[in-house]
Amino acid sequence: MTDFPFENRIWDPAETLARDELRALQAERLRETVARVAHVPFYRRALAERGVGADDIRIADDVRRLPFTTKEDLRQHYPLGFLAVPREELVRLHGSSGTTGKPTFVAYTAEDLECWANLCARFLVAGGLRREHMVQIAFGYGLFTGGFGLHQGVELVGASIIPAASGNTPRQVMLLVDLRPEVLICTPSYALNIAEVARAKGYGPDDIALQFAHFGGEMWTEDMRHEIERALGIQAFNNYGLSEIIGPGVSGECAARGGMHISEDHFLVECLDPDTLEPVPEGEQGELVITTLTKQAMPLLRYRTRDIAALDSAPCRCGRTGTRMSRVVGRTDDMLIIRGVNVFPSQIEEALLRVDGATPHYLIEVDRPGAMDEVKVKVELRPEAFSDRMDEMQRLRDRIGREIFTVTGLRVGLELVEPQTLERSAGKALRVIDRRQNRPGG
Ligand code: DLL
Repeated sequence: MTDFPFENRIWDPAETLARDELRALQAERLRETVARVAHVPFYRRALAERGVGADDIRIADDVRRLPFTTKEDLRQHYPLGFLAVPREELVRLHGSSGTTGKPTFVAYTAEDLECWANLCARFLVAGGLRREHMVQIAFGYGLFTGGFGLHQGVELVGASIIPAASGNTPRQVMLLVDLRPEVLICTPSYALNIAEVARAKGYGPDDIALQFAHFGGEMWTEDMRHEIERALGIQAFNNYGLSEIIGPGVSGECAARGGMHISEDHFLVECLDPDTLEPVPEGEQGELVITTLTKQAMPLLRYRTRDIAALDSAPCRCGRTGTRMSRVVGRTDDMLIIRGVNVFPSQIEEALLRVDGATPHYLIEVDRPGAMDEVKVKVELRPEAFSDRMDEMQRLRDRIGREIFTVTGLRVGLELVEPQTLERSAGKALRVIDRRQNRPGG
């Protein structure tokens, strides 16, 4: 393992369970979960309709006999209709980052919190965290699961924490420069924002002590990883999760960075064709559908995440046996259907990062002024690329247009904007504004 950036340590022996033991454990825990959800009226009904009970679960694949759960189901039972334990047993509530309207609440028992901290510790250690490190957490502490979830994981590992929370970017830079933490935790887009503010204050990678970072909470591309790594002089690791399932801690990268190991002893993950709901062949992209195996307060059966990714169960050099999931390439509800062509924002990001003068600060605006969809991508240029010369700007515009066409097959309108004009976010970046009415899938 000489090419690993640091010694490969494993936090929890359960991460290396033999596959057959893991599958047997999944079956046992799935059976327990089906018994537990009998306390939830929604599931009692859905299971009765299918004529399935805990005794029918013999192997992990029996999950396919169980009903699905959607975000809409959670909404219809707002606020806490999916609780499987009495309210008195709850010790914490969080909420999903609903873009409009009310959040979806999720709840935890003391046992759930303990388990969650352990799951975060797993990927943190897999990505290099050690007791002796100092960690700046720049995620929101609040209903969002990012701040508190990662906080507990880092605390369990025993490293020290600067709970900076999100926002106040100049102060984030001050903390990085003065306290010299080795590790940063936030969304990838916020890391880029922090790097930019640091640069504007005259600080580069040599002025801070960061060695690596754990990023998650939003879609990002491999090119974006390189961009942030260069800007901060770090190694960046990807981790994935969603509040309905637990928050961060569903999966995360190890030192090999060849996909995120899923903690399969706690989550049974299927990858399904979102239309037919049949499994896709391994390695192909599909919608991740997750069943919790140990959650007490709010277990979920076959939750449709809407996240599109691929699974890979080939053994990993690090020794962890958990199936790896690829990056999330997009969400079924983020997929834009433009004049009949399917496009994910991640494809636009990929195209932009292939062009020297472009930055990963972009906004996709979709409209339907007449019968046809129109797309405009606003792209922020690098300071050195922005010019008063029309011919230079036109060349750059053509180059960006060609890259977007190569990746997506679409010709889009482009607006090249000056550095620092698109709004920065301290959490999840806004990438799309869709003004079409009755948009397909919307
Ligand atoms: O974002 C939980 C989280 C916090 C994960 C911090 C990692 C780090 P929600 O607000 O419920 O929870 O949003 C979940 O964010 O369904 C994905 O679409 C997206 N997402 C989360 N992590 C990644 C990632 C948290 N690494 C939704 N790559 C999920 C791509 C991600 N998308």
